[in-house]
Amino acid sequence: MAQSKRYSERASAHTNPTAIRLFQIMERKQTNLSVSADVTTKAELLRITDAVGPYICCLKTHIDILSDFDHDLIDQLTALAKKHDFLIFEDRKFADIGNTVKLQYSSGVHKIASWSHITNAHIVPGEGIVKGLAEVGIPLQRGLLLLAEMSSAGSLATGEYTLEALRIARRNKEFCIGFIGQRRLEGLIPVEEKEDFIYMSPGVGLTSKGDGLGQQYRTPREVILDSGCDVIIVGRGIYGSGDTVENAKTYQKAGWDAYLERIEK
Ligand code: 5FU
Repeated sequence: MAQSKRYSERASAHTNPTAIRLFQIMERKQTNLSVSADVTTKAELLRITDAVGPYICCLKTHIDILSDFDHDLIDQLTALAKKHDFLIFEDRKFADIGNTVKLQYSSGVHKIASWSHITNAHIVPGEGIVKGLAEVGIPLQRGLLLLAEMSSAGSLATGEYTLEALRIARRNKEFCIGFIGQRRLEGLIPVEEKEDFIYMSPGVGLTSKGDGLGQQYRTPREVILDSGCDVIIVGRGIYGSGDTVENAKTYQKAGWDAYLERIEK
């Protein structure tokens, strides 16, 4: 199982260029932390990104919440990704038919495919959403995560829906590198040899249990060790209060310690 393997071993065995880069960065920087900087100005996003850059493998963005978005922001984020060695994941959660998401991914104001190494999609519309995104993403060597589960209370992504995400990903392995989820799913239906999906898990917090709007938090140890996920996604736990850099270091260590415990088990 991928779960007991080192990220470096998984990098050598993978075929998707983005998945390989992500695993290599994780091993090189000893971090499975992705920071989600959900702020609404360019200056704040750049400040947080530069501060947490050394401690993350991936920056998660919601580019459509910025009130002063421009392409200079993309140039600067791309420069910071090079400077600190991390990937960018636009948490766009595409949810329309294949033809529409293809346009949303490639065009519009944000031109997500041109700068975001990873993006994600709901499977509500069926497999056509993956086919549409893949037409844009594969030539650019991007990776897609499917939303198999969500961290919020009352999420409808459960049971058969979650399993269908796994089945769709298996049929589209060239582009689908993994899932947004709360636990590793391979145990639920038979595992195929050489299959390796990346599980990124939001809803991570060391002190808070929720936010009053449905978000539910688990600790890095619960996510990485108990649930077998690969990347912890942390937002307000890092930039919400206290010292952003110290918080990032704390989550980086907690996530990495849980990973070491997992592979040494
Ligand atoms: F797919 C999901 C999910 O199931 N839960 C989430 O919280 C995505 N998220 C995102 O992770 C959400 O949109 C935020 O950007 C981030 C969590 O932020 P927090 O501040 O750590 O709660």
